[in-house]
Amino acid sequence: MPETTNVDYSTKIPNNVGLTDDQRVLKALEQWHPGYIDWWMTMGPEGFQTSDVYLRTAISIDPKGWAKFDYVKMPEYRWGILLAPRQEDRHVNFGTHKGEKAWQEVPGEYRAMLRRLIVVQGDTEPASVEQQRFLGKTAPSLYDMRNLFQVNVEEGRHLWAMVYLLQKYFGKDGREEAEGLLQRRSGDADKPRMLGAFNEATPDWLSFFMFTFFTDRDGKMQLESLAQSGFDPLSRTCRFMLTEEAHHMFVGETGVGRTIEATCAAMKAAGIEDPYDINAVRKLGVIDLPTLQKKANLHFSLSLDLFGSEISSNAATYYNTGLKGRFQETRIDDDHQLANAIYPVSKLVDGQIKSIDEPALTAMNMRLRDDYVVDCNKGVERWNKVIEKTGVKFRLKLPHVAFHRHIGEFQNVKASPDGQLLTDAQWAAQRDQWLPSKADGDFIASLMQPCWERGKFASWISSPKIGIDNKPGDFEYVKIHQG
Ligand code: BYC
Repeated sequence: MPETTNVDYSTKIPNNVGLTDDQRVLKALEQWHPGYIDWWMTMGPEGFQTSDVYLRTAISIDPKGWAKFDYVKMPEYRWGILLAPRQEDRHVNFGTHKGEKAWQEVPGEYRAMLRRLIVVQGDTEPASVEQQRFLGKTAPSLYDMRNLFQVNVEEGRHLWAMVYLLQKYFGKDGREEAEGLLQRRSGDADKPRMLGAFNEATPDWLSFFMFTFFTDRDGKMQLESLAQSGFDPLSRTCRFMLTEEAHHMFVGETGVGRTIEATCAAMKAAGIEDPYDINAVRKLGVIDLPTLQKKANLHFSLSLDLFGSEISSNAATYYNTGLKGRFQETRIDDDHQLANAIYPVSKLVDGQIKSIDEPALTAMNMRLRDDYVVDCNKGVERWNKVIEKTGVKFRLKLPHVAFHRHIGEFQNVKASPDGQLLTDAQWAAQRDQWLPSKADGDFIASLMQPCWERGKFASWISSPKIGIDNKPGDFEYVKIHQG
């Protein structure tokens, strides 16, 4: 079957890339498959592999009807290779090759760089599944449990997407990298995942929601930039991944939004006006807003690190070579080569944070991060609307980009959420006001009791406005069978 909008299910690996006519790649993927299933069974959602989960599966790449919903046991999910349709006249849209026809094969001189980008992208996908593997056990509802598993199987599919590119275009090296993606483990001291945030724990559901809001949103930005790639198969792959990514960010945004709703409703009902009366609020079995702010501070700062250094020669090379573009590259009104362009970068100068004009080419990471911050702020404003509606006097706010950083300009300084530079002692004295403390973690953990009755929700989170696939409130999203 040639490349098409419909997905071929006759092969073991559903695909729209004509795998039946590409026996070499089909065989390589079939050989990789058992290792993947092994990984999924040992590192995927623990305790629910025999449960029936109401999942969406991609069946087409037609934006109007690309997925179908049905009960599936996760290990039987049809992880497929799906690429957005080829645009016949697509060109390289930026960098020194601007105007050339988009590449259908890997340009030899860029092979190592391209492989690196694909491996880094691929590595994050299984990492997130590993980070979230114990959460099913404390799911606040069947609806949320289903959403977690949906995110997990789709991150698994995104791994398949990167592995396809490695197997198809990178020969022996690609096969080795594909194996490596199954070997590294999130948080493992000896063989950690590649990027910092993907080695952090996701200990509770609030972390999961913050992660899917902030870190999946980095995923969106990075995929958007890779979707601009002159290497057309990467572009097409990322374009389809973005279709799925939208739901992951929805899970995060509405998850936090519903947590806020439950908190504010409980405060109102109990007549508590002061959101900083933490003990009183916690007694209601909900998460106080200042703790939500701390969690946001943590996940935002960890996610900022994922953009790399503000000034990066790697990023300049990725752009110059046409491998990785800017967010919405083709909509930007400039020459798309940027030889003499400048871009303002937040830097530490003589102990002060200043905005300094730098060559735009080396400031690619900074620019993408700025676009990311704008996007995050819109989501935070939507959360603030939820608070505002209830009349509770509190606003969530993103911390300064210098706060709690481990990569780039600010990695060696301590800064408050307002961007004040601090001594180590000042930081140590106030850290627990800004980031979740052990006591905050213990409190949240105490709320993480499973709530698996149909249509019921844990005390700390409100019910969603509408069900998945328009299902009614008491729909059994997961038929739990704990083998
Ligand atoms: N942790 O020039 P620099 C997603 C390394 S999330 C550890 O500053 P560069 C998802 C860097 O690799 C999106 N190491 O940065 C979300 C380099 O090492 P080498 C994932 C880091 O290279 C939720 C050195 O430091 N996709 O999809 O311009 C769930 C100097 O690097 C980190 C991508 O990231 C870090 N945070 O940019 C599931 C897209 N940051 O090469 C999935 C592909 C930097 O000197 N990746 N380093 O050994 C890239 O575009 C780039 O690799 C980065 C780094 C943006 C990550």
